[in-house]
Amino acid sequence: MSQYHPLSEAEAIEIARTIKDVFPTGEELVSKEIGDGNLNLVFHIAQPATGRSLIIKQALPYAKVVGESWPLSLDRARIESEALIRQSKLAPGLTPRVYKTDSELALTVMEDLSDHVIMRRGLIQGGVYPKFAEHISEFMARTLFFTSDLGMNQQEKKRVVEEFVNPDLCKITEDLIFDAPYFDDETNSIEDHIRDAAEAIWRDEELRLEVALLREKFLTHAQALLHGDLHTGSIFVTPESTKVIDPEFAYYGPMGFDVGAVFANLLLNYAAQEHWSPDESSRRERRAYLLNTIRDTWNLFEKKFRALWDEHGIDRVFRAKGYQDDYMRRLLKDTIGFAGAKTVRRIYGLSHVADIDTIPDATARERAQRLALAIGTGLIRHNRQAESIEDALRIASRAIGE
Ligand code: SR1
Ligand code: MG
Repeated sequence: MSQYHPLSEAEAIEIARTIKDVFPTGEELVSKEIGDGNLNLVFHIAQPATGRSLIIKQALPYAKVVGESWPLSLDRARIESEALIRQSKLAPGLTPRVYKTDSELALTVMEDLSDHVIMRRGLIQGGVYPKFAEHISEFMARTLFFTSDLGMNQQEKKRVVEEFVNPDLCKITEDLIFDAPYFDDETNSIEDHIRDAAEAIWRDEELRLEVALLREKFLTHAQALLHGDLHTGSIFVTPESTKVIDPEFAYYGPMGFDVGAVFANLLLNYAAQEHWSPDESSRRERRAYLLNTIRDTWNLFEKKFRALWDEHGIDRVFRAKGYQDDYMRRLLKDTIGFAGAKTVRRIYGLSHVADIDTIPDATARERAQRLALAIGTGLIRHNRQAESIEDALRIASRAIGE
């Protein structure tokens, strides 16, 4: 079976049977393909008699969301498995357990997290996750610090950079986040009622300069091993637990891209409250919760990152007075700029988010889309002037007139 081909459900069961940690006994297994993402097959394999289960994720040689006309390297499955393994060592308890990987078949066999909910879905349903800021700040601080020149051997880092060269998936990001939304590009997917807002962005030279600076950073700044696609669809949550999945976009890039991804997706949900909150007072409360989550996440992230640096920093030159403060200031600005770019692309680029797209009423949806565009462009425009996370939160509050 080892030559690459997309697995049938029966073949997925055969592979699952070999995972004795999960299925030590021989009762019947049932398989269901549940992949609803843009790129891969995902099989849920369960053993009804014992209640045990696992997940098999298999990469397809093309982008599922577009079709075979958009070929994609299967090497992303190797990258995903290796990133997952590194992240689980650096941030224990915050990733799914990996049982088996097979780079020929481009698959990862891992823990079933069905007792969690995908955070995007949870937020749409009004879920509250009191441990999320603590957990995600821990994940980001540890995975970013210990894979950077601040926290690991700098010669070994160059070898790891090579291991995570990920051109096909980086090109998706370069095209869909840092290019197409700023032109009348055929890959954009624009609802008629917001076409005027997209056209205004295409004419905005100042905005395009900021996007060019962010694009340059994404292309050239090999700062740390990123997750690379850290949106709320890549995070499973319960009120007690957080698990980060799907690092197939992992590569060495600017740290702010990961932190900004988390903030952008909380802000998209913030904009979507135009529909999901039933009345004005719950809308205000829900939005305050989302902004507080961003504030707490940044503050905890900064505190943890600085503490790791003070305790484990490996470079004596980087102990120069003022360098750490300068680094954190630049990281905050990058985070805000990337959060803006990641917000804009989800409104009329190729791939949208359910928070906004599943709003059934076109008028409420349009209000949410315009709000998200105002926040996204505001963050991009002001990223280089920002001095604290409060500057970003103010942009979100002002967009709703507060
Ligand atoms: C063609 S893939 C579209 C998007 O899905 C992934 O989750 C990434 O965010 C990518 O940009
Ligand atoms: Mg994904």
